[in-house]
Amino acid sequence: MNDMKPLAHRRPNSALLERLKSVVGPKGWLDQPGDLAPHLADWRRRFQGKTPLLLKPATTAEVAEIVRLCAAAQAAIVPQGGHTGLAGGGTPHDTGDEILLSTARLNRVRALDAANYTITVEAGCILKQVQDAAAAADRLFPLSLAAEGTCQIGGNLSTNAGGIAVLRYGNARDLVLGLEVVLPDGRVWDGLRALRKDNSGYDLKQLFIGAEGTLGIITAAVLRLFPAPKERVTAFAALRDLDAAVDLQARCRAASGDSLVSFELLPRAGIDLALRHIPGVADPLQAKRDYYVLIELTAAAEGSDLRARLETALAAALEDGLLADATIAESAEQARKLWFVREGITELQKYAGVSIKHDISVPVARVPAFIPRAIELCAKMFPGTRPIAFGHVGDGNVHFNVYQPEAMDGGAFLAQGEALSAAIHDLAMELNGSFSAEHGIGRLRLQEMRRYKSDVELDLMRRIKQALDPLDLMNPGKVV
Ligand code: FAD
Ligand code: 2HG
Ligand code: ZN
Repeated sequence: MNDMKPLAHRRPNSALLERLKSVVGPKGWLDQPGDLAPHLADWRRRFQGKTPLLLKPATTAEVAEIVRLCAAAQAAIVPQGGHTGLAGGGTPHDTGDEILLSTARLNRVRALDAANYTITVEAGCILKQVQDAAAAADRLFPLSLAAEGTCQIGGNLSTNAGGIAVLRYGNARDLVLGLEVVLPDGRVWDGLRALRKDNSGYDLKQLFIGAEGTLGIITAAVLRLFPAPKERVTAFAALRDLDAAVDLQARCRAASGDSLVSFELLPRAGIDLALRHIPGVADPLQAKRDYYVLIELTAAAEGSDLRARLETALAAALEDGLLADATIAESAEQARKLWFVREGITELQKYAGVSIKHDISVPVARVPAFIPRAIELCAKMFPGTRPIAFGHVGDGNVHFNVYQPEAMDGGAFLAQGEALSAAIHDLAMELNGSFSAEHGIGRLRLQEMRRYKSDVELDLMRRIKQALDPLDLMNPGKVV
């Protein structure tokens, strides 16, 4: 199939805008520049767009009516959840002819079935709200990321978010049993099944998960729950080197009966940023090393002896020279402080200047090859740049963010971004990795899609897009 050219969307005329407003009523729309502003720039302020109208439907029926009207008028729609995405997928283009559809008012927990270990939620529920609803029923919804107080479950599913518990519970994709979706022609697909077994044909929900709003609007989901943890142990360790991280992770999994939930890499530079900018943060360990790991184990049953098991594993790792030092949190408060440093890294990075982000993955055993080679590459090709590597090392997912040289203007640095990112991504691909582990494609990684995806993969994706959204009205110009 030839490259699919974006079709010329029609600019919504005033009659359409008025009809759309009447669907949602006076509380359901915004069109004043001051009100729209927060919805028009992405979290990192790398993308800026325009819209004639932001709609906030409160029911699936309203979403369906909006999509039907837009489809009839050939007007494009950009779905937006918490707008914390890091690939620009939820930000409209600057043409000013795309309608923004916020899911913020679709925020009801429809049902929680404790016996079935499922919860049915609307797309606009904040992730934290879903976690809290599960916890109130002595259940766990394990998806967790630093943006969880703002991002919405519809956005999480649409980006197939990862986060800090993938090692044990999988990505967002693995946590979904059913979906309700408004299709690009306005029909509603009710796939809200709460079944763990259902082999009746293609698994349609998987098409919409990770599609970043290009195939339809997710309005509700049935999510899997798990027993709430009854034991939790959090530890922090200074690594001999990156090889030690891979070895230690395997040891922690084996020693704990596979109770390892998080295994997160922190660089010394990240800890120094936290010490400088977060009041009350203390260095977790005396030993100064280039890399540290934050480890968390949980068990659903009391008496699982997790702490003793981890102590034994860490003591052996110290003895064998994998670690320079390690500490186990003595209280929930101490554990929270350790997590504060890890989760604060993204926010804190602004203090280090302008950065170019990479969200790569490689097979876990290749992380120790990737990081030093990527750092060397930056030093040779872009002298003075300051790379920071951190993230979900247990999943082989490294956030490799490169900062401008101290003396260089931020804009001049960003102008080199294409060459720099191509070099980093080429390396990840050479190591059988991915150029987008968890943040998606949005507008940020379109070039990489063309560079690295095979013709067969691109062709299949475009055929799916064409089949579901022949007029290219759903989040056009994103992903494919
Ligand atoms: P938005 O940004 O609003 O939208 C994301 C995409 O989904 C857009 O393309 C949008 O059009 C589409 N979309 C949104 N809602 C719907 C819907 N209902 N139906 C169809 N399409 C929809 N990501 C990770 O994976 N792991 C992390 O650890 C992580 N940590 C983060 C930490 C911070 C501090 C920040 C700012 C971001 C982080 N992210 C992380 C990225 C981001 O939080 C996730 O991508 C999140 O899933 C986005 O959810 P959202 O509601 O903000 O979506
Ligand atoms: C995280 O793991 C997020 O904290 C953000 O995915 C990563 O800041 C980043 O590059
Ligand atoms: Zn991450």
